[in-house]
Amino acid sequence: GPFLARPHPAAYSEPVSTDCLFCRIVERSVPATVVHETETVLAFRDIAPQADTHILVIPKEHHSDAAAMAAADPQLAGEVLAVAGEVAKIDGVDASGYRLVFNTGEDGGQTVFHAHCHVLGGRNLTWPPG
Ligand code: D5M
Repeated sequence: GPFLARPHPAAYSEPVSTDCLFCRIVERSVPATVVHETETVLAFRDIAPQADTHILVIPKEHHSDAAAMAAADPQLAGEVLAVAGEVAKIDGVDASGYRLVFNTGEDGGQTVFHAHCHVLGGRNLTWPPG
């Protein structure tokens, strides 16, 4: 099929909020232990790990949650999922298995309103979650 050029992110970015913790991590004004990075995605270790592997994978562009990100930029949502798989390999949990979680909204337990995928692994995770 025809090659469809992707518009430059600056053409449709939501403004970077100085009040957003994860935007600050993207701009490196708040420190984080970065595991992997692409042009559009950043992966860093969760500050309060719930398993031996607990990595957060975020779009560099600000989107309030996973659904907003997927609606605005499905390619970016796919890139977040691809990086989640890559960091699972980096931490060596790809063979044993791991869990991807997007907490969304109050009942979902979301506390940071910049889309992020939790990558949890390194132990047998129970189901259903709490
Ligand atoms: O997950 C938000 C997650 O973000 C939660 O697991 C803690 C983590 N967190 C909070 N502050 C930081 C910093 N500064 N670095 C790394 N990780 C952090 P939620 O799904 O919104 O509850």
